[in-house]
Amino acid sequence: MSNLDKMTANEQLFTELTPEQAAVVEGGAFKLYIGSIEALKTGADPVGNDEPYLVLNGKRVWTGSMSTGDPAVNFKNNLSVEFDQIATVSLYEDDGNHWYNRNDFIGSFDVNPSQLNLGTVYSKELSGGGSKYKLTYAVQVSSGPF
Ligand SMILES: [Ca+2]
Ligand SMILES: [Ca+2]
Repeated sequence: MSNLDKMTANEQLFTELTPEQAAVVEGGAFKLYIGSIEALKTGADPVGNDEPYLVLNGKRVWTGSMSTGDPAVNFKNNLSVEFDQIATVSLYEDDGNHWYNRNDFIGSFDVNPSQLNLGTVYSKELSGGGSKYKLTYAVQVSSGPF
């Protein structure tokens, strides 16, 4: 963690996980699963790959490195958030958030329990900052402790 002192206060609030790790934000009657993310067009990073990252209800849960046309990343049901009324999905492109090079906001959308429909996979396109991504997601009932 020698780079810790270089991180901004904002970044220290977040935990970054690889897609292979379960990233579950707990608490709620419903569960939103992010199925996949695909880079339809990158460009939010003028130098190389985009570093897209996903925020579910305010918690950063995944960071990737993607370029236009890369195969979609399949989260295999490991990326989810429990919620009662609204789950907010936000996508950004990471630049380290320096004063001279801010992270780009690509887009966000809200999911509510009316989208509960077992077996249905929704898709959503988000574009901003010069990039365009496609997300798939599904809403299920949370399996509670009882
Ligand atoms: Ca950028
Ligand atoms: Ca970047």
